[in-house]
Amino acid sequence: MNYKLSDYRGVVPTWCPGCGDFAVLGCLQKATMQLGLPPEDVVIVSGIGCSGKIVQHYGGYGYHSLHGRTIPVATGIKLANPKLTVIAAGGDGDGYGIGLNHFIHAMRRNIDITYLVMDNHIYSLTTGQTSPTSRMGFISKTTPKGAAELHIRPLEIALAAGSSFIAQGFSGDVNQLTNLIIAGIQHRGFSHINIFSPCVTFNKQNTFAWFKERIINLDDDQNYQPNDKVRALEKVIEADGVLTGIIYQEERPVYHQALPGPKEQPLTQTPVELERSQFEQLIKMFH
Ligand SMILES: Cc1ncc(C[n+]2csc(CCOP(=O)(O)OP(=O)(O)O)c2C)c(N)n1
Ligand code: SF4
Repeated sequence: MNYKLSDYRGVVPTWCPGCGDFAVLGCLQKATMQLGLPPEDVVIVSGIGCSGKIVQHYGGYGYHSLHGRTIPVATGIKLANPKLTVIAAGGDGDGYGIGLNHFIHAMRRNIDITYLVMDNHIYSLTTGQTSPTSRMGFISKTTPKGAAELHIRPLEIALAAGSSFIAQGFSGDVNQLTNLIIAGIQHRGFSHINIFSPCVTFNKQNTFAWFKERIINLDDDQNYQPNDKVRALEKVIEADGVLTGIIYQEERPVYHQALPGPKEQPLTQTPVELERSQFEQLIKMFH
């Protein structure tokens, strides 16, 4: 069946005009349409933040979870029903602050989900505080004299933690971003896509123009092959993290096929009725 973009439309977005998150939503809708994925086979799991609202604006299934708990919920859904395309989505605060531990473990386990991080270098929903990806010296309500800490480097963390697909995109380049999301969904394993998605209301420092001036596009480098981890790390460090394209990709067994339970019988295909003898055994166990 051929789907139309409107098949992937949810409720009308409430983001501020000009917010980078519009482009992420549009690219996700276009990517899933181009892949011919039935909207009812796609689940978006989001955290709390402006970015988290993507779950309502996309027309598939959705789960608006807790701040920082996007990945464990997405993991549970994928293990229970591996046939679904599971997209986790949230902000840099959600994923690299409160949710950082989940991010790291999902990568080493190679959970077969696509993780879109809308990285605007600020906490936006809460009206503008310094986030883990805010640069040193960043001025906000929580750091009025400038952030004293080094920023989190998501790509370096993803390379070290074992993500099997690592890419970075920009809301200002929708063609590339759509292709990255398509590649991420097609990849079997954990796909981490960090997306520079400027907040036009609260972050007047890291604007569309700021990113545009700095971004190095890997698609322009004909010699770059994303299959060498050491080279990938060098590239990321050389570009001070501000590069876009597919940075690294490897094939590795995915978690739900390595675990005996989900591999043999996913939860959604497991009968829930109990035999009388099983019921009695349980009663005895808990008596
Ligand atoms: C457990 C918990 N702690 C704190 C909050 C308050 N809170 C809501 S959104 C948010 C940060 C949002 O920033 P980010 O994740 O970067 O998303 P953005 O709004 O920038 O898209 C915080 C701290 C919360 N909702 N739950
Ligand atoms: S506050 Fe910022 S991140 Fe939130 S909707 Fe507005 S522009 Fe987007």
